[in-house]
Amino acid sequence: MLANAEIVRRFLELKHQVHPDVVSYIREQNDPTLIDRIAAGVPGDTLVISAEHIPGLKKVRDGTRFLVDPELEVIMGSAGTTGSVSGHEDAVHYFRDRYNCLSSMLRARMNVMPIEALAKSPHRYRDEECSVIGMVADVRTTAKGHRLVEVEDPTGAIRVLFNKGRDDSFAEAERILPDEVLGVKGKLSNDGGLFFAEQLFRPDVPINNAPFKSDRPGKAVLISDVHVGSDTFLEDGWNRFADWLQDSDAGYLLIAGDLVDGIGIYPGQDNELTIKNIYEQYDVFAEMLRDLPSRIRIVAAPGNHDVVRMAEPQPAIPPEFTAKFPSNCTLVENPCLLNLQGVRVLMYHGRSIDDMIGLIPGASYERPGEIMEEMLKRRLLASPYGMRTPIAAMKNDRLVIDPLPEILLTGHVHICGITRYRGVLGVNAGTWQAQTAFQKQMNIHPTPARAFIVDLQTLQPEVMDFS
Ligand code: D5M
Ligand code: FE
Ligand code: ZN
Repeated sequence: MLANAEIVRRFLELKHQVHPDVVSYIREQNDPTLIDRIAAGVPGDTLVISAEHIPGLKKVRDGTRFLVDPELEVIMGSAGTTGSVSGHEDAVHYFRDRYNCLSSMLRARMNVMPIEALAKSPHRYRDEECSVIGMVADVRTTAKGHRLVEVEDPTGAIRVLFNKGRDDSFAEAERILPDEVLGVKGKLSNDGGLFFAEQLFRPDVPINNAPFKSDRPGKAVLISDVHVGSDTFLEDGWNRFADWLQDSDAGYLLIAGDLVDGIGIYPGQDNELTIKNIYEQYDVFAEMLRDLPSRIRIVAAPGNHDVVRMAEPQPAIPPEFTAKFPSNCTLVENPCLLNLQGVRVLMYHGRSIDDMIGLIPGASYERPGEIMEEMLKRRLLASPYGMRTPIAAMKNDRLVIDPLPEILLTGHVHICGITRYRGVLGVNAGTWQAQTAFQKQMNIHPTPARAFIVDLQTLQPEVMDFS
């Protein structure tokens, strides 16, 4: 198998730099002739070889697009579809569904065997390269600094060791999260008790992913975390935004949760509220939406400050709180998948970002775009089960990212971020709340009063600052 450094070196000899996506593709294909075939096809002055230079790799769109009329469809997460939190049996179904979805994405790229087969006849597979796909049941760093991961498939479990000396896979191994689904290629130990990993695979976004672009003009405005009712809600900034919307050509306004500040969300919150009644908070929010042009289709989802249960998927804000909302506002669940003129937007408040920042080396609140990339690589909005992000186990896993959206919209961290990962645009839309006392203590510096405008024909984002 070619090592990363070897692939990079061979391209350098041919006077080309190479994008990491291409390196991982060549490793996955395990075809050394691919380097020469790629180099033969590119103009000599190409500086960086990227995915479009791989011969025979056509751009492919994930899933079929249906154009609906009116031009807004809630594909997943329309109000009333989440169901209730229930017991243990559902957790089993839930994990099986997660495993099935994510392992099928990996299976297309790997030739795997059931873990049971390795465990039953280890002598047969000794010294032979084999691959398995499993969900991470446990992950830790050993005393010697290696990474030890227990993975499970429906037939059994095995301990996988990522050696810290393998610079190809170790950086990724350090980012393994509980409950994500991984593919591993490697060799079994002599006694069959351990699997030595050589290569790690994630479900990921295909490198030839081709996002859909609307064939008609259309713009979507993306915002999050309005926090109405808080004494740090930025009313002036919001009013400037509302004025700007009057004359804009935006057709959609998507709001990714924390519509209001809520009541009793954190100790001492009462002292930081200007509106101390939850119904009133939603009424004021409704009034703000009514002041926006009625031609704009508004879609609003809950976050952890809203009145619904915390466990994800979160239900839509119930009608008793939304009586005064305008009729051009659609209330949805968190997460939800929307179709705007054929462009898919996956909207997720982003509670899991807290967990992921705690677990991923080098991750920071300042760069939420990187976390969105980590979600896309795992094809999961929230990986670890039962940490700070409470998850409602249901028959199917709504936190799996499938199908791929054109746009992933998150919020929660109150810091804007933008990323483009293999054609998917990631936007963290920030907040309309100034720094709170708590955030000051935590040294979190929000970037408030911004709105992102995405042109649905080009998928190009633009950020507007109303602060
Ligand atoms: O979250 C706003 C920001 O504050 C977000 O970056 C998470 C952070 N936050 C919120 N609660 C906590 C706790 N308990 N620990 C650490 N960081 C936290 P929001 O959902 O708007 O309150
Ligand atoms: Fe928030
Ligand atoms: Zn939040």
